[in-house]
Amino acid sequence: MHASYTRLARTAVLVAGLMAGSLAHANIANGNFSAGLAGWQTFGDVAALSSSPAGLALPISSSTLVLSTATLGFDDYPLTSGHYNVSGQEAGAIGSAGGLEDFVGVTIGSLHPDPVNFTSILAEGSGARQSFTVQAGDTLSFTWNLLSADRDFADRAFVVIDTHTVNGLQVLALGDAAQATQSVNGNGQLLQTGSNSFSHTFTSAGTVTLSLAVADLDAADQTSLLTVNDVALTAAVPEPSTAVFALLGLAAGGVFMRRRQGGPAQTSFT
Ligand SMILES: [Ca+2]
Ligand SMILES: [Ca+2]
Repeated sequence: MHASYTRLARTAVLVAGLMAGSLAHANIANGNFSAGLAGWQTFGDVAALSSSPAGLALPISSSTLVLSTATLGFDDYPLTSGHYNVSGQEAGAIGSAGGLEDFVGVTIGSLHPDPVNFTSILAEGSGARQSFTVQAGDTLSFTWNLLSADRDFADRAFVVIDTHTVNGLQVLALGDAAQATQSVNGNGQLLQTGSNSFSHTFTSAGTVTLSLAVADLDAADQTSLLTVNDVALTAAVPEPSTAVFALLGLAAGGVFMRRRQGGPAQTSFT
């Protein structure tokens, strides 16, 4: 009997390991950006970087998605033109066909912070998106940091989650430049919000498009950058009763197999 209990314990460890391993879905391709931008579509100035480009002193220590509001012009005056541009592609238009709204799947003009009176200008920005499938209860998560040299106007970062259902389109604010108050070591121009966590739990299964974006508000000549790490989809933890039944089912299966194989333990159960 002792040997049977030992096997049962080993089976329990195996089941626990299998269940823990099953919690992280592989539905999102290259969510940690270790394969660059593979699996992601981009708009504007977007790059996957594992360290900061020389001279920018961005706080990047692992594979990171970086989106900026930088053109290749004098955005970063008095620094050299294109100083904070990370890809060689310019941030794209907002408010016109083929612009950022079309890319993230919202109505043109709807990203505006004041869509009634338009008291400010939402000028240009960048985005990255990916579509994947989810199950009810799955939680999407990532970490983000907004860095900005914009001291006067609140450039903003946001996430768009589109479940492709009626009322299934959500534009969620991540943060704006006014919240970037922490210094960035070695960089006298940028301030940062520091690392923040985002999570969103889906209530029904289906195909989802996730868009991450950063936008230049009003004066478009002071760059903001959104960095994103570890985009992941995690399944809901099974109910304890479900886990117990799964464990019992596997344990019983193990006993059955040993009996069929005619192993030494067979006599214990006859
Ligand atoms: Ca601005
Ligand atoms: Ca700009």
